[in-house]
Amino acid sequence: MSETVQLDWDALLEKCRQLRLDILEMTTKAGSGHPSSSWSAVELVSALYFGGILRYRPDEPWWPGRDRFIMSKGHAAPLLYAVLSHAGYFDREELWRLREVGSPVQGHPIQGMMPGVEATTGSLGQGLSLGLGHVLGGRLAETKYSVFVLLGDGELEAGQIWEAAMAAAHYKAGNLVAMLDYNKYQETGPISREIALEPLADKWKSFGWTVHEVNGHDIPAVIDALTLARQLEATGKPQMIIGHTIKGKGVSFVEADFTFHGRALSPEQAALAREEINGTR
Ligand SMILES: Cc1ncc(C[n+]2csc(CCOP(=O)(O)OP(=O)(O)O)c2C)c(N)n1
Ligand SMILES: [Mg+2]
Repeated sequence: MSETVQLDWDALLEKCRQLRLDILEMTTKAGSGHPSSSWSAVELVSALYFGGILRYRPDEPWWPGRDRFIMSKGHAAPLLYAVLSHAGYFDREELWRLREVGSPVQGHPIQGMMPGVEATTGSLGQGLSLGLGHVLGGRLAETKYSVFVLLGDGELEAGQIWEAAMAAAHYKAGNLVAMLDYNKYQETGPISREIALEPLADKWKSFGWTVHEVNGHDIPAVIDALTLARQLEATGKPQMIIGHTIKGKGVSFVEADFTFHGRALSPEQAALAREEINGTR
């Protein structure tokens, strides 16, 4: 269980390096997948799982009192699988079966296929509604937990997100915490060119949410925001953590080229990326 109080910052940074490497190796071996979308959210999800925020029991994945984490931007499945394996839910050998036919480690997460996978996602826009469902279900069951949902910024173009945003405020879902991977790009280009989101914080506030805004690669800042969100649960206002991120974070030539969305690196590119992640180049 994740009740770490004493945080080792070097260990957290090392964890992020390992996760980036795992994502690289998984997608390169599969020859497909979304490495840049996964790298973008490494710190956001690491802060949650390894920063002492999320309450979970890898040996009891369906423990009713667990906090829920829903990877709504399901195409970042490599990140979710890597995190769950590091958290102890399953053996890391499973990672190398990403996207194989018949593998439980599919290109998008499927609930129940691997321990720790809370929701079937990949069709963008649904995760916040699922999260709210968990909040309301917890109320009925009189079980206390928090629900965290990772959203993409392109995903915010889906109308269902805003239905969920309205409903969450209506139902005073203070224990619903959305985390936005605000990397400013979606599949086909910059968000500002597709459907601009700004002024984004104001939009969420006007929907009745409390908004926290952080550098999404700064783990201490993300942990602080998550901790504050926890403290503010009793206000009954759902909470949005806007994490400013860089798509492809950690590999410079991927950061510089949004067309890496949805494609793996070639073996030659992977060799360069490996050196960069390991700091040997
Ligand atoms: C409903 C739906 N429409 C389209 C897609 C195809 N698609 C997959 S990823 C993606 C872009 C998502 O962008 P964003 O949410 O910003 O994610 P990130 O930048 O983190 O990859 C799109 C359009 C989808 N998965 N679901
Ligand atoms: Mg994006």
